[in-house]
Amino acid sequence: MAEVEVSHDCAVQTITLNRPDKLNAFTHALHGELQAALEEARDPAVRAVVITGAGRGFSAGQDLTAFGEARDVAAMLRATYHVNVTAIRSLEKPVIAAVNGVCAGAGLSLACACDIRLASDAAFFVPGFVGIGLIPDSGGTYFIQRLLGTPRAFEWMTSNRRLTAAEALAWGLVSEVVEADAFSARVAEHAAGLAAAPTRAIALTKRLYDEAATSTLEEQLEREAAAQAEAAQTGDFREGVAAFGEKREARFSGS
Ligand code: T3D
Repeated sequence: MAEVEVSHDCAVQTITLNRPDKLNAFTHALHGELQAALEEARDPAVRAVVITGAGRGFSAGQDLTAFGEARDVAAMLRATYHVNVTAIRSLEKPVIAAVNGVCAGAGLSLACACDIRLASDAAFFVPGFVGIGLIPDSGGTYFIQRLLGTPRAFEWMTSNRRLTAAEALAWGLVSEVVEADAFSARVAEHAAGLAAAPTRAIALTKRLYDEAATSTLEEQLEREAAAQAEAAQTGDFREGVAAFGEKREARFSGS
């Protein structure tokens, strides 16, 4: 059975982590299949991506049964988690983490590397790392600090406290919590909306926010000017302005 399943619905690609018996904990095989799925998502026909989990988990992080004394941990991280986290950030389209259930350790880092997090009310969030004497890797110190701020991120990641979906919403870790029964329909609706949006402008916006984290205001204003010049060349910009003039809904094609 594949450890990652990929499906398409119009311009939405859904990537499902698929080791439900182990709460979709990461193995080497799962990493490889996720990498291939993210590569496939680069196809221009794909205009929004959803990452979710099979069963009652999103992901419980690294498969703890795969730990070994002699492993080169840093090399493993570079070859697996780093590749997939950077693939998500460099994907020129929005990536939704549809957090259907348990989200822990590097699974939490992966969710936080995505552009948007929607949570089922069955989901809960556990740092995990400190529980086994590790630091938050796979972007855990980077994304969670940006989402929550250093004091809250530090307190949470060092306490290993289980956060409910409602608490995650209150903290701004997720943007929406949906009843479990309605979750997949709401995710599909959100993803379809993004897939029908002006893809190039969204990709440029994603890149600009990533760059803003380390830019001065002057640098960022210049980046915005260059990106806007690019957006203004797109068919979607022409369509948006035409639709406004004609008092109708815009039909963006991603071109
Ligand atoms: O060297 C390196 O690899 C460095 C990289 C590290 C990256 C990391 O992600 S470190 C953090 C790893 N993750 C964890 O420490 C979380 C471990 N899991 C848990 O603490 C709990 O399972 C949860 C809080 C996530 C969920 O608890 P609960 O009670 O809802 O479920 P459960 O009964 O504990 O788990 C269900 C099954 O999944 C169970 O299997 P079984 O007994 O039914 O056959 C459990 O063993 C398995 N499972 C859960 N998490 C993992 C796992 N199996 C392997 N690895 C896991 N991480």
